[in-house]
Amino acid sequence: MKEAVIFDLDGVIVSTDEYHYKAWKKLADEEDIYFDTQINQKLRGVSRLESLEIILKKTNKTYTEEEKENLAQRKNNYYRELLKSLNHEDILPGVLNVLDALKEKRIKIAIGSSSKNTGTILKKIGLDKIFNAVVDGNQIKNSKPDPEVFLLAAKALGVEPLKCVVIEDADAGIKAALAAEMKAVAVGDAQSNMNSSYRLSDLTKIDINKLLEDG
Ligand code: G16
Ligand code: MG
Repeated sequence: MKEAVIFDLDGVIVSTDEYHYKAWKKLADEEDIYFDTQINQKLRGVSRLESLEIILKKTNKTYTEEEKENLAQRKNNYYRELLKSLNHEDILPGVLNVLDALKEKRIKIAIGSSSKNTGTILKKIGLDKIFNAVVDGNQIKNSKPDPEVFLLAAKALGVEPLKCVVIEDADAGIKAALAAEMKAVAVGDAQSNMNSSYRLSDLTKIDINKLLEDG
C-alpha cells in the first residue's frame, strides 16, 4: 500500500486554473495576442514564464527579457486580484473528505504545485496547516513535466517515491509523477490521459483503497 499522497493545487484542490485563464486572457487581449481555452490547456502545471513563452508563440512581436518579466508580473497582478475573493467554499468537491480519510489512515499528505502563489492560496481556503509538506514554485528550478516538485515533496515527507501517489489534473503533472516513479491518478481535464493508473472526473467519486493500492 502507498504511504503518501501528493496533491497538485490548481485544478485538484481548487479551481484557480480558471483565474489563471482569465488573467492570461486579459494580458493577451491588451497585447493584441490571440489566446483561447485550447492554448490555455498547454499552460496547466507549467511555470509562469514558460506559460508566457507559449502565449508569445502567437505573435510576431519580440520582447526583451525585461519586457517578458514585466508581462509575467502584470499577469500575476491580475491573477492575485482574482485570488482576493477566494475562500473555503472554493475547495473543489470531494477534497475535504479525501483529506480526512487519509488523515484517519495516517497516510501522509503533501502539496506539489508549480505555483509561486501556493502559500497565499492555501491560507485563503483555510488549508495552510493540514499538509505534512508543501512544495511549490518557489522551491524548484524546473517545473512540471520535470519530476523535481514531486521528488522534493517525497523527500520532505520522508517517503520513498515508489510509495507515493500523485493526484493531478494536467498532462504535464501526470508526466512529472511518472518521471518521479510515482503512481499517477488523473482527475478533471487529465482524465483522458491513459498513462495514469486511475482516472476520475472529480474527487467525490474516489475509492480510497484503489487510490492507495500499489501499482
Ligand atoms: C499552477 C498552474 C499553472 C501556472 C503555475 C504557476 O501549477 O497549473 O497554470 O502557470 O501554477 O503559477 P504562478 O504564476 O501562480 O506561480 P499547479 O502545479 O498547481 O497546477
Ligand atoms: Mg493543476
